[in-house]
Amino acid sequence: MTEGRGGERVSDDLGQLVDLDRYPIDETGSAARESVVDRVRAELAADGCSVLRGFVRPSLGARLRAEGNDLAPFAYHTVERVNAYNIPLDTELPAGHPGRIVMDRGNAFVARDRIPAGASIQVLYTDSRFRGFVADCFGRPALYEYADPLAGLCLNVVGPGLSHPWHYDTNEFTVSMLTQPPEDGGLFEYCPNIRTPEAENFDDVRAVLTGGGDHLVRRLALRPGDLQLFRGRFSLHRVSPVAGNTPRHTAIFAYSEHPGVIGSVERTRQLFGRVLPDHVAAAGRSARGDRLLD
Ligand SMILES: O=C(O)CCC(=O)C(=O)O
Ligand SMILES: [Fe+2]
Repeated sequence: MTEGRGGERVSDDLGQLVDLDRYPIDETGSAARESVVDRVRAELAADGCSVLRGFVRPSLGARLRAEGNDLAPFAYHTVERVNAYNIPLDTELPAGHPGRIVMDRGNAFVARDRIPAGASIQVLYTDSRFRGFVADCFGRPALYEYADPLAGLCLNVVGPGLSHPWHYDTNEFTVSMLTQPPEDGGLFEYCPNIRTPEAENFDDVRAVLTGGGDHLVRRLALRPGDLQLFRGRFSLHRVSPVAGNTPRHTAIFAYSEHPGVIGSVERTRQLFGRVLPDHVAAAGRSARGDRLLD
C-alpha cells in the first residue's frame, strides 16, 4: 500500500488480497503491525499455533476457492502407508515405539510449479512484505522461499473419506491458509509442542496415535482466508477425515531460515510422485540443526 498523489491509499496486489486495515503487514515499524506480531508471537510461544482470522479479505473467499478448484486436478493422488515420523516402514524400532504405528496418508499435493504466478496464493508466497511479516512472527531475522521447485508452495487436497494423518513437518515455520472447507470433518488437530529438540516424548505421541491422547489434542475450525502460523516440527498434527462431498483445500507456504533448501529425493517422490534434477543434484548436501527423526 502506498500513498497516492491525493493522499488516498492505493492498493497493489498485496493490498487487494490482504485486509491491511486489520493486518497492516506492509507498515514496517508501525505500532499497529507490531501489535499483530506481538500477538502471534505470544500465541506461538504458548501453544505453537496462531490464526489470523480473515487475513485475506473475506470478500475474496470465492476467488480463493475457484483458484484452488482450477489447481486441484494437478494434485498427485496416492494413498500411502506412512508413520508419524515419515521414516521407512521397515526401519528397526523397539517394541512400543510410536513409529511402528502405520497410517494411510490420503492427501494429495499440487506442487508449486503448477501454481500460476497470478494465483492469490503465489502472489502471497512471493511477496517480500508477507515473508518479512512471517519472519517477524517467528522471531527470525529473515526467512527465505524454498529453492525447491515443488515443495515451497503447495495446495493440499484432502478428498472425501481421506485424511492427512498425524505427522510432524520437516520445516519449523509452517504457514497455511484454508481455501476450501469440507462440508464436515477435516479439522486441523494438533498437540502443542508435544516434542522438543531434546525430547521425542514417545509415550504421549503413542497415546495420541492410539486414540488415548485426546486431552493433548486441540482442534481448529478454519475459514477460507484465515492465515495459520504453526510450529509443525514440534507439534504433532493432522487433518481429520473429511466427510461430505467437498474436498478440503489448503495452501501451504513453506519458508526456511536458510536459502537453498531442497527436499530429499525420497520425500519429494512420496509427496509429488516425481523428482526434478534439482532434487537429485542436492541429494546428500542437506544439513539440519537437530537430531529429531525425519
Ligand atoms: O492442510 C493442512 O491444513 C495441514 C497440512 C499439513 O499439515 C502439511 O502439509 O504438512
Ligand atoms: Fe504438516
